[in-house]
Amino acid sequence: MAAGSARYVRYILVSFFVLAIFYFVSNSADIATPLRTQIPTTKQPSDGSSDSRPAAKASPNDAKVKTTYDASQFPMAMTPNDPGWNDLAGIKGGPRMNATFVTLARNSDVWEIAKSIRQVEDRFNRRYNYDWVFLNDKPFDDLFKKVTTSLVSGKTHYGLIPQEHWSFPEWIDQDKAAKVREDMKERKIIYGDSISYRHMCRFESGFFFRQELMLNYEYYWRVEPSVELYCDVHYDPFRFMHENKKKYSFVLSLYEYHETIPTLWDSVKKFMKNHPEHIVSNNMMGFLSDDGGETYNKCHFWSNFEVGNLNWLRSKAYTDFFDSLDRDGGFFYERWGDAPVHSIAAALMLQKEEIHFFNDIAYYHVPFTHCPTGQKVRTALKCHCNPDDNFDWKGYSCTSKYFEVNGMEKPEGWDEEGKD
Ligand SMILES: Nc1nc2c(ncn2[C@@H]2O[C@H](COP(=O)(O)OP(=O)(O)O)[C@@H](O)[C@H]2O)c(=O)[nH]1
Ligand SMILES: [Mg+2]
Repeated sequence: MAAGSARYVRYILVSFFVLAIFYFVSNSADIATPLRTQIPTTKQPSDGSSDSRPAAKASPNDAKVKTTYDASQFPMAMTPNDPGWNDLAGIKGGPRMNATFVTLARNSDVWEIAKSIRQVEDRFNRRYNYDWVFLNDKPFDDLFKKVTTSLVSGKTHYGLIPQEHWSFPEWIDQDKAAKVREDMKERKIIYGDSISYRHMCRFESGFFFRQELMLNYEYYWRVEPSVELYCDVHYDPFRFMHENKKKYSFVLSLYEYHETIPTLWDSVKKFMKNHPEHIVSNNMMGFLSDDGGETYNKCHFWSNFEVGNLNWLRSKAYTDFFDSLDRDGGFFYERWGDAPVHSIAAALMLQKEEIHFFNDIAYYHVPFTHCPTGQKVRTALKCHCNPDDNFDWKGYSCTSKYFEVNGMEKPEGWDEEGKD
């Protein structure tokens, strides 16, 4: 009888102990993830042309945008040796820039942009919660808004592009433009017969940065459908741009297809003659021309990836440049792309030092890859790109030229990796 009740007491004690452990473990799991609760669980997409940031629902970003701060109070870990390098969990403390991701897309791009967003969030934005602006020439549908809002950790905004930013200007001769498209189709020039592609290139050249939703921001990071980010981004590239006075940045550069821009350089030369006040003396003409500006060597930064300063694009210098090119009609009489337009503007109207190459942001847009040079860098950033795919030092890339004209040393390992 005594032995039986002792066993009974032991059972009760063991059960109590097991329950206590269970209670402790489930409770401490809650304590271990307090930051999750700071992410708003019900995010509403904000809509359309009338939307504005001050009226928008508060996002984690809003409270933190703070462009006057003591940078030494919030050191950024730029290399693996810097304190805080491995601090990749939870929401990052410290200042946020007045910045947003921006994507131009069609409703049919939803699943391809979903992939891009997932990568940007996983590699960077989940810790920073920057906003994301989506722009479209047609209203975004509910599926697009629902999927993208669920994936973006910051606040999402959806803008409808005004018709005058996505149509033929009145000075364009429609018959001439139609003949060009017909001719380019016969010559099998990529997107040569497309009207919408031309509207897209003109919009990205001259209008995305002055959409109502974009007026609320100072910096942007452009993201296209189906792109990949192959490495962790340990620091805030927007903050890097701000603190280092950078206005434009790139990861891939290459030569433009001549057939799409036969008279672009003539237009640029005309602009330089008419507006010498906009051309800075410390420019990067050497990146664009191998004969002191006589001819264009077709080098450009690939603009499907850009982190840049919107105030620069909204400046008189840039808008005069765009207006001058737009008047010449090459967006429709040829097929000028926004990449050479942005690049030429940056190289002529920014100080050399204001243009930055992000070796540590690994990127893919069909068919080119930027995989960071340097095995140590790739390991530290947990990259999953194949260094053999890196385009930077191959013959058709202009990145070597960028380093040479700036007298910069190429990243360690450049001569051993990713050559043809
Ligand atoms: N809303 C809208 N977006 C477009 C249109 N055409 C292209 N885009 C977007 O513009 C960007 C560039 O287009 P894309 O087809 O990727 O051109 P590529 O990268 O030069 O081959 C992408 O973000 C597309 O989603 C269009 O007709 N309407
Ligand atoms: Mg694309």
